[in-house]
Amino acid sequence: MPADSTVNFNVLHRTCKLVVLLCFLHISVTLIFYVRSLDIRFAFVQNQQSNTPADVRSTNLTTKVTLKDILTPKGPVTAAQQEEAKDEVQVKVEESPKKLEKCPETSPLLVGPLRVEFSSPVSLEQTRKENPNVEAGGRFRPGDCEALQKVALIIPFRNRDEHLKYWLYYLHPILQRQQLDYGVYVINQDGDEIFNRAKLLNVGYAEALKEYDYDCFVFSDVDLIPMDDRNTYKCFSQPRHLSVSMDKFGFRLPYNQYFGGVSSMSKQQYLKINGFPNNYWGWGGEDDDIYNRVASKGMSISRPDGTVGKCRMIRHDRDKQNEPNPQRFDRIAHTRETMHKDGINSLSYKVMKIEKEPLYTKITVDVGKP
Ligand code: UDH
Ligand code: NGS
Repeated sequence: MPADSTVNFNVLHRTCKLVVLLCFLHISVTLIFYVRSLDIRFAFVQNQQSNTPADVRSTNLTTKVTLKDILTPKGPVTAAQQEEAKDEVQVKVEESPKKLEKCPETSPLLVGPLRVEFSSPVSLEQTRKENPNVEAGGRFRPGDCEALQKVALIIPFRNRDEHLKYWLYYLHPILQRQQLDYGVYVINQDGDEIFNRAKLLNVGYAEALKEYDYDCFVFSDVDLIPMDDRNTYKCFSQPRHLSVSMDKFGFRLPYNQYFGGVSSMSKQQYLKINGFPNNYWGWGGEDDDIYNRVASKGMSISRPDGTVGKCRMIRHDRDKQNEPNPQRFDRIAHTRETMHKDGINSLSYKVMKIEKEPLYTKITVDVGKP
């Protein structure tokens, strides 16, 4: 063989080796990047779930598929593979569900004073889109920490759909920033008999507890919106009055004992006063009766300061079938005698319908008549 053809062959041989090596290198690098991209995709899926309620996340964790599951070729399973699978199941059980740390006493998400106005209409659709983490029935819990309180928000209601839209529009973002584990219950009085606000609040307490182990109850008129998210809709060591600085009263209390509008009570505080009166038909006095109950049990009223407690009321005319109750003065004069037999222990009503709307649970109820 001539010398130059030997040289050519050697060059060709080396080139081929180099090409094979480069191919191998290329495949290795591709494989590494593929495996890493899978990891990233898993991390991304888990991050997205971090905004959903904790119970939903734990279910997903227990059914988690590992990287190995995906890369392992499917086919008949050998005894060795079965052994390995057992180990893997154990590992998965150990990984699932991670206990969240408690949320801080003061939420870091609060922003303070808020602009609240009612000049342009808001739609439920818009509110739903802007609050993707609120679940059916108006339920929410923080995704990254365990809420300090489980709060049921109870709204007495009849024919106030426009007001409810504003309430949901403003309150859902605030309540989420307050890091509460909460549910919104609109207690809708069926029929057109005289309105009974306090009895509807009792129904809300009883019905919310059938759904979840709430430990705090916030009772809010549908037309009151807080102007500062530091006014946390939760419970305190004493019954709380939250709507302390209303625009319609010139941002001050109308009188010292005023307990109307928005208030909160723990389950314990509520039971201590036997809940609310059931026999205040029509407007006025039921909030004063509740105040009397609280005072008669030796409790005081806790309140935020006048700045944090600012709120706006949506202006409206007096509703039909909610005229001032002529018996109210006589009733509030006798709270101490009546409160033990009239309250949550004597509550009777008939649930007509329960509707799980995207932003709230609507419970239509027959509360009877005077
Ligand atoms: N409510 C209804 N529907 C009714 C009556 C009352 O949903 O038909 C609820 C609603 O949550 C309301 C709350 O009960 O916010 C308290 O009732 P209210 O708003 O009528 O009481 P308020 O003291 O007003 O705020 C009384 C009438 C004022 C008339 C003023 C005329 N300028
Ligand atoms: C008192 C009422 C309360 C009422 C408050 C504020 O007089 O129920 O006014 O009313 N008590 C009695 O009538 C005994 S408001 O100005 O918001 O309509 O909450």
